Amino acid sequence: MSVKIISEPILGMPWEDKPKNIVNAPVWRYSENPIIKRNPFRGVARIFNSAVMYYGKDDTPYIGVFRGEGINGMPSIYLGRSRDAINWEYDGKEIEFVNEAGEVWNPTCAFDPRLIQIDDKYYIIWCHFNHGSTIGLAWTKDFKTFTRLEDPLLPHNRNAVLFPRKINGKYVMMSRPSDTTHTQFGDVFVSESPDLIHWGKHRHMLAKGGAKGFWWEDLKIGGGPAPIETNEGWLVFYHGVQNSCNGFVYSMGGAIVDIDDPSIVKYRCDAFLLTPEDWYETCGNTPNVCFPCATLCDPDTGRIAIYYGAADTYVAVAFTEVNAIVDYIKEYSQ
Ligand code: BMA
Repeated sequence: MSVKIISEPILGMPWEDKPKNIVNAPVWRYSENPIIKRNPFRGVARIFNSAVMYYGKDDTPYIGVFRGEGINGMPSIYLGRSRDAINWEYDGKEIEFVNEAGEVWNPTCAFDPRLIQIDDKYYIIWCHFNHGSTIGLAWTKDFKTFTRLEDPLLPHNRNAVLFPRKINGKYVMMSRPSDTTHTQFGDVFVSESPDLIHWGKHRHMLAKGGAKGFWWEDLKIGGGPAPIETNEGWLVFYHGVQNSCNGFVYSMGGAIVDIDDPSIVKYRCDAFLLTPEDWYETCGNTPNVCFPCATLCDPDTGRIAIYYGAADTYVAVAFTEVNAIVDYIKEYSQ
């Protein structure tokens, strides 16, 4: 059966054909990785764990929200624009958020942003500290004014991402309840809201390690890019963490969940889809991290580009194709 991505077409997304030597999951790295290297602009030492999307409204049709690690070590969110979604021009200063009255309201730090379009608004959802790590949320219509909403969840929580449309009339968010530091546990839950302010119906979605206890994600898992709508269900990429004797190893996993009730998991791949192998994934400020945060998808060709943070130091891109990845997830599903 042919799998269809249900989204608007995009123009000029990055792509490279699959090399012949891929023997495991049908996911392959861009040959020019990493696309963002150290010291990308003044005041920022590294960019990683960042999100991009097709905006299509001016001559730089791709837009990105970047986790920039300042030269003082603090993470903040920066805006960038691109013609090809590979080479980026940055605003060079942190995004300034305002409250609904238009007054400046910035988080003290912000990291791991995801970027999601729902109807005519673009949402940035990130992790920050508010008496413990929790989730920040803001929207923009023009990428000039960013209106921050109240934190959707209590501390401690991380890795939140919104579904790219309302489901049964409600906004839906995936998140991962956490602890105060480098959390030693964690499953993904879905929550829903009528207005992005009041959240409830918190339902368990994905357990760490799956039912069989896959070792590559035996410690914890967390949401990644916004789920991709397909005629088979929501295609979900996420990260899974192994607690190895040499520290944490972050890989990418995949699942397909029910289109009307994302807490129902239809298929869950027991094999990782991407795991640290190349130098920019295994060497850096935190070795052995592949941390997916965004995808670009072309419904006409089924092409998917996955943007991931590598080793808490770089941004890298991997490619897959929707039929091949859905087949693989089903083939390796429990
Ligand atoms: C998580 C987050 C991510 C980071 C990962 C690996 O807890 O802090 O930003 O990429 O750890 O260090």
